Amino acid sequence: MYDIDNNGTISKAELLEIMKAIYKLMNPETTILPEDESTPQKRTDKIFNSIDKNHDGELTLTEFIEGAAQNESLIRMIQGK
Ligand SMILES: [Ca+2]
Ligand SMILES: [Ca+2]
Repeated sequence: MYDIDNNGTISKAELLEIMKAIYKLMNPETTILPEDESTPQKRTDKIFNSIDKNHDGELTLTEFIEGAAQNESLIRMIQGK
């Protein structure tokens, strides 16, 4: 569902688009974000740094699932919370 061009991996650009959409839905009055997640770009970089295990700039489904399993904030993001 996050694979916009349907090539089997999630690129940084694709994740950034998702993140922008999520940030648009957030209410800035009630959502307090840490400094390193204050923009969609920062959060995308942070997620890639933590779950792109082979650092090729693409997330495979395996990397995404394994990363999500270890990353509570990513799980919340996927669940839309
Ligand atoms: Ca893709
Ligand atoms: Ca990768």
